[in-house]
Amino acid sequence: MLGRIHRLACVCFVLLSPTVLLLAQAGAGFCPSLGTRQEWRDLTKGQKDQYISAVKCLQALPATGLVKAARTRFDDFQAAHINLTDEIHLVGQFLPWHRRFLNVFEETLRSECAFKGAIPYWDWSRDVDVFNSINNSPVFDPVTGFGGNGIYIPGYAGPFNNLTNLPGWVPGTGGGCVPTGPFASYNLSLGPGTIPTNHCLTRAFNDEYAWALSSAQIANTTKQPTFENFRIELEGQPITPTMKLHDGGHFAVGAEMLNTYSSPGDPVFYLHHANLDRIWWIWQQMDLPERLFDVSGRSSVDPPFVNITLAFELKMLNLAPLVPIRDVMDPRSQPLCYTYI
Ligand SMILES: *[C@@H]1O[C@H](CO)[C@@H](O)[C@H](O)[C@H]1NC(C)=O
Ligand SMILES: *[C@@H]1O[C@H](CO)[C@@H](O)[C@H](O)[C@H]1NC(C)=O
Ligand SMILES: *[C@@H]1O[C@H](CO)[C@@H](O)[C@H](O)[C@H]1NC(C)=O
Ligand SMILES: *[C@@H]1O[C@H](CO)[C@@H](O)[C@H](O)[C@H]1NC(C)=O
Ligand SMILES: *[C@@H]1O[C@H](CO)[C@@H](O)[C@H](O)[C@H]1NC(C)=O
Ligand SMILES: [Cu+2]
Repeated sequence: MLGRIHRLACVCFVLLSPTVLLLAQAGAGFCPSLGTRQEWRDLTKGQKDQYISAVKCLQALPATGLVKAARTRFDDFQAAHINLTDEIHLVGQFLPWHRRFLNVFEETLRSECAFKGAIPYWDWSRDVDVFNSINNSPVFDPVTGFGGNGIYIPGYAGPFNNLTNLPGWVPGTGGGCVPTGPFASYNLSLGPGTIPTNHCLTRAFNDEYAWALSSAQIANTTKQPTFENFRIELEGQPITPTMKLHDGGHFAVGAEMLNTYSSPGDPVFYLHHANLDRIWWIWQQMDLPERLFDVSGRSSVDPPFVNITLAFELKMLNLAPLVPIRDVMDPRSQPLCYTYI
């Protein structure tokens, strides 16, 4: 009897909490359970193996035909990102779109590759705060991680050899094929950029950009007062004058990751974006009543544009149905159903 009263009291308390009320207002779907997204180095050897095996499984399944040149299911995701790139970066839907993209990738690993876990994230600050470098990150372990740097190509200036045009450009330390790790044997069929080519996975580690990934930079991002300030401070160039968390990660890994269109060709893309998504969720949780449903920003890079709202629909092409931004604001609700630890 006492136990029963206690449980009822708990239910009342939960119903009165502002977050639950907000959820009820939004009509968001209840999740029977939540996936737990963890930092790569906090996974057990078994969990690391399961994730890598699931990604390799996607790389062994045939493409479903969005883009003729895509060879595998893994390429299908890269194809969708390439196609939508001009609509999903430097705009208000940048964070919601990538949150949904990772959700669909994670669901596909589960439904088509029997994956039981959740997408891991890469908290780069744990590397650069200590070493001012990503070189020794467990993420790039040649045996238990994603393989390391690309083979050094002197004077490497990007896949089109033209990145010397970028302000502040410093050449990386790699540039060629990644010779180690589980993805050394996988050739991509899309990219660089929007051009389909058969090519190895490339990286060009560049510690010149490591500072942009420090915990001090994360703190400067999460202290932003509005979604508008937050999304701009997080995304980086060219909507900010200097490098920030998002472009910092792409530049620090380099090569494949450095291309705005084709960067999901590097499996590390998903870990980088999971960390950005986690930082967004940290920021949301700092003031849930104000931030759980706070979005803003222009809807396209070129006019005519409007400020996005929760009703703005996120395209996944043939990967998944359209969902409004409203449905991806709360990771604890359908269709997302995950939490970060
Ligand atoms: C995206 O796909 C559409 C339809 O196939 C095509 O017309 C368009 O050129 C593609 N855009 C890019 C950037 O690949
Ligand atoms: C480099 O060349 C590619 C392909 O022609 C082009 O899309 C890109 O904008 C160029 N980048 C710079 C920084 O000039
Ligand atoms: C993979 O791409 C590289 C070029 O990046 C090429 O030299 C190699 O022959 C390709 N391998 C296969 C099996 O197509
Ligand atoms: C911190 O964020 C503000 C935007 O509010 C920006 O102007 C400033 O440059 C950032 N500081 C650093 C060190 O990145
Ligand atoms: C869009 O919303 C932001 C943040 O609320 C605001 O600063 C900006 O002026 C709005 N832009 C337009 C075009 O309404
Ligand atoms: Cu992107």
